[in-house]
Amino acid sequence: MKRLKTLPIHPGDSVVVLTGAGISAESGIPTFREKGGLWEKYDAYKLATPEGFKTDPLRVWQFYSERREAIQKCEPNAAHQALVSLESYMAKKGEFLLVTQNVDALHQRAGSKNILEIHGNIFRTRCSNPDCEGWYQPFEDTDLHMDEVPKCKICGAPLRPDVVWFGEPIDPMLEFRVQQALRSCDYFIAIGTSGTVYPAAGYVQTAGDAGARTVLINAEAPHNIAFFKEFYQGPATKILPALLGLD
Ligand code: BV8
Repeated sequence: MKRLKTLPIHPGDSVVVLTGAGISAESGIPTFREKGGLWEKYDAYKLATPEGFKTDPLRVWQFYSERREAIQKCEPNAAHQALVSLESYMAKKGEFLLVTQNVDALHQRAGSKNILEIHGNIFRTRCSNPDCEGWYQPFEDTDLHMDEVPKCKICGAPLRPDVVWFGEPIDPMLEFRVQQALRSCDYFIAIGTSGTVYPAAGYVQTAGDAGARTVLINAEAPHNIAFFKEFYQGPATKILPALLGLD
């Protein structure tokens, strides 16, 4: 790969990073829409919607439990680590916000701090009954629920993974913080995302309209490529450290 010019990010800059499943691919975690991806093998409607959970909660718990088990055997990779270095480089004077669509918690394990998990976290569980206080009290849960659906201790309703399914809104507080950051950042860097799922796929346009330098690192050209000023095609573990001058 030809030597990449490092991005001229200064400590006083404001940087928003958006990651998708592609940043965890080289840690061994399958992506969703590539060849062999999760939504090629499984029906997203049946496994990642409230309707699918209502119809067959155990099948959904088996899907999320298999992913919990697989993710626990994976480690953060050089791309996750590069974002930790970028965050500490900017900690003194700049602003750094890591927005992730991923639920695998690899950014936390790598050491990133200022993270917004807009699609939730696979290692948290909460009550599925919106009228129960357990709905607002997700708790850490690494257990596998393959044989029976766990039930809420408060109201007896089925418990669910604390992730955002299709047709469910992103937490309004998180979305507000993302939108605020997009409107004032100098850099918007997206890594490993196909630009398919909204509202995340629209973030680049908000940042670009507000004058940010929009950069994409991805293995292939995604749906929303037209909104990026710069596109570096290839594996995040090689390209991101090079762009940040860490290689
Ligand atoms: C919302 C759950 C509104 C967690 C996921 C009808 C009703 C309501 C909404 C809609 C609707 N129709 C459409 C919508 C909007 C919908 C949507 O966008 N649908 C799409 C499919 C068109 N969005 C929603 O429903 C969202 N909510 O809009 O609510 C609302 C408002 C008020 C009231 C009610 C509703 C919720 C979206 C969240 C859905 N949850 N998952 C989980 O199980 O993980 S989606 C799933 O997609 C994951 O979260 C994932 O993170 C996300 C995005 O995918 P990517 O991360 O981009 O992964 P993908 O595989 O696609 O791409 C990976 C890329 O990496 C590839 O391009 C590949 O080339 C690259 N790559 C691979 N290896 C590498 C690499 N790059 C670099 N290096 C490598 N080594």
